[in-house]
Amino acid sequence: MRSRTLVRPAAVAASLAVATVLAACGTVATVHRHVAAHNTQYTYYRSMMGAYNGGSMMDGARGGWMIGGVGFRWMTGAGGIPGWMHGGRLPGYMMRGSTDPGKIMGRFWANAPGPRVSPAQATSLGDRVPVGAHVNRAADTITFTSASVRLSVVASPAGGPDETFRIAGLVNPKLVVPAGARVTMEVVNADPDTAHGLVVTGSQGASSDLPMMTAQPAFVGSAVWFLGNPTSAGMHAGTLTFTAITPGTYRYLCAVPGHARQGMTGAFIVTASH
Ligand SMILES: [Cu+2]
Repeated sequence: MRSRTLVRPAAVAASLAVATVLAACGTVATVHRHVAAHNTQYTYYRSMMGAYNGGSMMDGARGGWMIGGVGFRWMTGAGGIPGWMHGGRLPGYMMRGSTDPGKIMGRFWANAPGPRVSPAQATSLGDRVPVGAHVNRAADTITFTSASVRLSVVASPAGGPDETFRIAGLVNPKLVVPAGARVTMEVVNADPDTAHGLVVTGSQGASSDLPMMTAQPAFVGSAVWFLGNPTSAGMHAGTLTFTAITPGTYRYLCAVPGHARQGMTGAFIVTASH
């Protein structure tokens, strides 16, 4: 079960405004197909959304699309990009006085199903040197030369720095992989009160407060949008898997609004094969 992702986009869609999501998911068959692949997450989502306003969605509107498959995709990014990230806004009834989407999503997904690790395991994973990797600590760079790349990433690790990624004990290291490599990244959210995720993107606009305005997953499957807060069951661990098919300069970042700008980002380089 360790390989199951919290949110595994089935396909990389182009820019998805809410209206586009609604249009793209207009058929019942499409919605059901996407939802079936995320069944336990969807069941959890429905139970949580149903708790808002006694099940009355969208600030009083009866029923509403947010509790259905379309809303599930809009919220989680299942099959695409989370629609709310385009505006950095969650519905008012979810905000409840807060202005921090990361904190709201952290609470919302705290009890979500999916793999967990203990705090001790998270510490170990954050320091683990990936098999076959060359770690250059002075250059803050981790280089892979094999076709299979596996690494663990801890978001906001215990002991800080806050709002960073720790990989092999380094802070936001540059990752270098050969073209065509199959990349598996296990992402752990170690932050006690904020959601985090990881997206590998081609965008270079690191300073954007809303990375999803400019950033999309660079490869099919190169996103875990967000993991909720830890509970007594442990810290959430999501796995993203993709093939780094095209050489180039990419970045990994946390797509939660504001986080990449606060430092949750690093370089991801795909080198041409020889
Ligand atoms: Cu984050």
